[in-house]
Amino acid sequence: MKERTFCIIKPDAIRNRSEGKIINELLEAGFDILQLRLVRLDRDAAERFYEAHRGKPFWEELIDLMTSGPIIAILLEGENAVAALRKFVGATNPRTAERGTLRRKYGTNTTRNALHAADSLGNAAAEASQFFY
Ligand code: 3AN
Repeated sequence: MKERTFCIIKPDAIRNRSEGKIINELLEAGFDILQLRLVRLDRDAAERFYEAHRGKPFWEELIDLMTSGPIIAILLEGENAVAALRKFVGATNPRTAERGTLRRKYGTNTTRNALHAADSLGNAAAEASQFFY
C-alpha cells in the first residue's frame, strides 16, 4: 500500500557533503519525493521536533547537532514507506547498522547518524506538518 513518510537529512551528513548521494539513494530505492526543503532549525524548533526525547542523556547533544547547520526535510511516498524507509535508514548506531543501510554508509556515531526517519504513519504526518503546509 502506498504511504507517505518523512525523513530529515541531518547536519552531519550535509557537512560531509553526502546529501546528494542520500537523495539519489532514496530515489533509486523507489521512494518518490513529494516535498523537500533545506532549512536551519533554531533551538525551539529542534526541541519541538524531538520533544519525546527531552531529558534523555543524549538530549543536549542531539539538539546541538540539529541546530549546528542546515537540515533537509523530505516528504516521501512509496510502498509501505514508513517501514521500508526505517529499514533502509538502519539502526540508530551506524556501526551496528546493517550493511547497505544509509546510516551505515553515511553516519558517524549514534548521535551523528545522518538521517532521521519517522517511526509510524502518525508521527510521519505530525513531523511533516512542522515543515510543509
Ligand atoms: P531512531 O532515530 O533510530 O529512531 P531514537 O528515536 O531513539 O532513534 O532517537 C532519536 C535520535 O536521538 C537518534 N536518531 C540519535 O540521533 C539520537 N540518539 C538516540 N539514542 C542515542 C544514544 N544512545 N546516544 C546518542 N544519541 C542518541
